[in-house]
Amino acid sequence: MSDASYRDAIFSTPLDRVARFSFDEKVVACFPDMIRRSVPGYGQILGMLGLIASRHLRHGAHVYDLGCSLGAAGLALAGTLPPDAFRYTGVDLSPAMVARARETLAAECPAHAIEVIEEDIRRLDYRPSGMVVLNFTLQFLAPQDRDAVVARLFEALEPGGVLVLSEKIRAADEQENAWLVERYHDFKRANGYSEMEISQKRTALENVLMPDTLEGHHERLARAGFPRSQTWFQFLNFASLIAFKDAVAPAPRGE
Ligand code: GEK
Repeated sequence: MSDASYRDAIFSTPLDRVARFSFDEKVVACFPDMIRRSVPGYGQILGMLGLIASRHLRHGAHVYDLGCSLGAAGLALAGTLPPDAFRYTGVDLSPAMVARARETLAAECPAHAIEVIEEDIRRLDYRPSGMVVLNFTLQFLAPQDRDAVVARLFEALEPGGVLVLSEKIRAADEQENAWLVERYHDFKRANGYSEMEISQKRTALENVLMPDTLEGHHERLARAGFPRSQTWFQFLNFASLIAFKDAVAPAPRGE
């Protein structure tokens, strides 16, 4: 994906009124650079998806990647699993993202069963699946819409199925949260973002990205029906959880 990627400079010039953040063509062009420099642990989480799938996914099962953007999770899975191991549906609301994801995935993994559809994950008619990836997408839904989506994912998962949920999180304790946010801004500075870029992006994301606490996520997963969930990754205020369809995990594959 790096060939068609530009450096993210969207908030590098003063904007009189910072517009609400949206996933348009401008964002698509620099998205790989933006997400790598602004989401701590992004590459590590993607790298683990293939390993998680190789342990939990029934051969030939269906996988959803919800809010797939440029299809990075699909690429990660196709990089680890052979073409007959899974069928992949990437879903995104942004036409610009969908167009670019289709191009990239067709070029990079032509032998895999891959489709990308333009749809709102709140309205999708979910088919039975072995794995669902929600990589930094639930955070963009209005808080009141999140429960219903997660409950539908629980219904769609087959026995043995797993949901991988990665999110920006907030700490319930104010002091703890302030420390995480300050260090997160240090992380962005260290990755080359200026003070103006950091503060303008923060304004643009206000009321667009509303993070939950880790406890809030686990409680929502339990309300949706998931008998078990655990946090498997955290780097500052970014985390990834896995939720299991079954109370008792089936014996991991390959052991
Ligand atoms: C990755 N998962 O690279 N329905 C469908 N898509 C949506 C909706 C919705 N209701 N709301 C937002 N999106 C990716 C990264 S980015 C995260 C995900 C980020 C889409 C939106 O268009 C965007 O492409 C994606 O969710 C969020 O692993 O930019 O921080």
